[in-house]
Amino acid sequence: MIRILVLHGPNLNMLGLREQSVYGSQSLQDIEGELREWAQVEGVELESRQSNAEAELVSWIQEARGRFDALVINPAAYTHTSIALRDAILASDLPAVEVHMSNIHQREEFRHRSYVAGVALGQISGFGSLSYMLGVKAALAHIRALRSTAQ
Ligand code: CA2
Repeated sequence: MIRILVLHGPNLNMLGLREQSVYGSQSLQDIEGELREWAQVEGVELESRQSNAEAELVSWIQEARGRFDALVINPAAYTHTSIALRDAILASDLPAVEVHMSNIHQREEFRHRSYVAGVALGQISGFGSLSYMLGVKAALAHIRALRSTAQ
């Protein structure tokens, strides 16, 4: 079975409560529920976790090595600051999809730089909560393609 780890960075536990004009009205629980339903239909094992702490996210990425087949991550504000997350993703050897709900390239200059982008398979940005669904679908398609060429 294909195993995908979905990680949500700092403040994403506030989704639906504040800043609805930027991030929409769905809560993190709503988004996780949709992802779980999709995973069940696809026969994928999906685990979803949120943390406000950079160190915890780094530890989860380290522990994911060998236990998951792909990582889908919205690093939130750590996108723009964290070399530690970038290094952890690189060391995990996992294909990673970077996800953002807002289009970070249309926002403030400081959001245009991503430390994660250079070690990710690709970046999905600007589709609201749909960004997560596109992210897990991209991860799944990537793993399936890898497995079909490995045979
Ligand atoms: O667009 C995205 O998904 C972001 O990763 C969200 C981050 C932001 O720092 C990135 O530049 C882009 C912020 C997440 C904070 O989410 C909140 C949600 C509701 C209320 C307050 C914050």
